[in-house]
Amino acid sequence: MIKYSKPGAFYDLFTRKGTEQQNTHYCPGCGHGNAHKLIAEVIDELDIQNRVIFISPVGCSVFGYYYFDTGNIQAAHGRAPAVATGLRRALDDAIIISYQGDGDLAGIGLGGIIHAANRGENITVFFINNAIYGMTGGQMAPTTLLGQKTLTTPFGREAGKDGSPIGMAELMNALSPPVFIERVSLATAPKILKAKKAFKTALVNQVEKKGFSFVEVLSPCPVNWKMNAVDSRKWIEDQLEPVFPVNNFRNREDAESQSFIQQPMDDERVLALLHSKKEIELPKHAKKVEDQFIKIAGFGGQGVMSAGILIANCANVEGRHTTWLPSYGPEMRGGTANASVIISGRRIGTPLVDEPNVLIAMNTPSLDTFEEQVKPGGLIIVNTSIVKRAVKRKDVQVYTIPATDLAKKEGVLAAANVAITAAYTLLTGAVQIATLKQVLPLSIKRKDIIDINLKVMAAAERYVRDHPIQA
Ligand SMILES: Cc1ncc(C[n+]2csc(CCOP(=O)(O)OP(=O)(O)O)c2C)c(N)n1
Ligand code: SF4
Repeated sequence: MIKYSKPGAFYDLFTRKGTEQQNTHYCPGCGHGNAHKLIAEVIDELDIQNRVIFISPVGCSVFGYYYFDTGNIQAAHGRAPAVATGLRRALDDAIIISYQGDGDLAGIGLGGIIHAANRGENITVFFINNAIYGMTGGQMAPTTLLGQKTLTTPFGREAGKDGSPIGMAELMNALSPPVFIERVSLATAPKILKAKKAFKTALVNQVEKKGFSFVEVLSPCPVNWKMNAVDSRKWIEDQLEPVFPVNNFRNREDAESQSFIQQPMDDERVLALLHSKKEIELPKHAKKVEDQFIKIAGFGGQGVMSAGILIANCANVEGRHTTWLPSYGPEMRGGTANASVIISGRRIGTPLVDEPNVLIAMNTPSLDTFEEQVKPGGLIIVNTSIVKRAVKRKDVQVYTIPATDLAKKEGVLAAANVAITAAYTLLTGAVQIATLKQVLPLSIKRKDIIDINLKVMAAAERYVRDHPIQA
């Protein structure tokens, strides 16, 4: 008995337009519908619905999240493999599907897919090759056939002028890490059934943590090919398949299962990164500290990056979650630079700091750029040796410290960052000054300047004690 039913991995109703639709937004005869159905059926068969994260691309399949009753993310054009990589690193148990069109994967996202494949990310990629940019009305794609007429090749694609069709499965096959590479066709019912086998293997591989699987799907776009649904299926067999042969390029059945999750660094490795095996005594946190979203900004050469690393390393050895993200201006020395540091009691989703609750401004352009971004009630620490204007905001706390002068007085101008880091530590208690005292010497490569840096730190401590923050 043949049973026709909607796979459980699909929603019962597709509510995209607020109506109780039962059909998708795809044009009649479009291959995306077939590909979706095969994926949904395999999800059911493998009983992985609660683990799947479906990444929709930019393109006709942008609305995948209206159909798949799974986890869903929609990625920027061509960036689905990057998003998949991030998910893979964070979620060991998730089954991650990167679903991409040919403009998305072979055009704007070509670099992304190659590097994801070359890293052997344990993800499954379904690559819908319809030889055209569907969503935007039929421009030439990297996969467009020679002679094929499109909006942007009205007289047919010419190799010399427009390049030749890119065989993505063949390109993938030039890389060693992928475990499964197959090209399938949606031209006929038997071919669709065969395609389903490839879809299943590609997902089983991920369940078994074998690595990167890639399925290229020759798929009709009747609207932009300017054909009816039946002719478009025939065109796949007659025109597409000779150029893009249906083939299993690779199936490493014996690939070993691996865990791809990144383990948090243990203390040994952190200490090794700090260039020492010396034990660090961890002070207990005196009080529960608010999560820190810190922006440290200054000109290149003021040590804002190393100040950020210092704070992050302190938080790290104190067992807090932390990230450090550098952002450089166009010139390294003399240009503006800033570091974003987050310290949290919980795992951190993104290292970006858009709304800092602490701004450390080492020079005037930094204060100009970031003052308005500080969260109301936040703290701005200003290096008054260089910044000559007052903070305009009235809804934040301000602490001023002549960090450069303090460092200069001890004979090492470049340690202004250490002075201001010490002030930050004392003012917020987000990391302990005792930790900073132990981490600082480990972070300095030139051992002959350790003492002088500790002296700058002591001078900053004295300054903060003598100039308490105004409530
Ligand atoms: C960064 C960026 N560049 C360009 C676009 C415009 N755009 C939207 S869909 C699309 C083409 C998608 O074609 P394809 O990936 O082949 O998918 P299909 O629509 O054929 O399924 C383009 C160029 C965009 N949305 N974002
Ligand atoms: S334009 Fe082409 S790819 Fe897009 S939905 Fe219509 S038939 Fe499908």
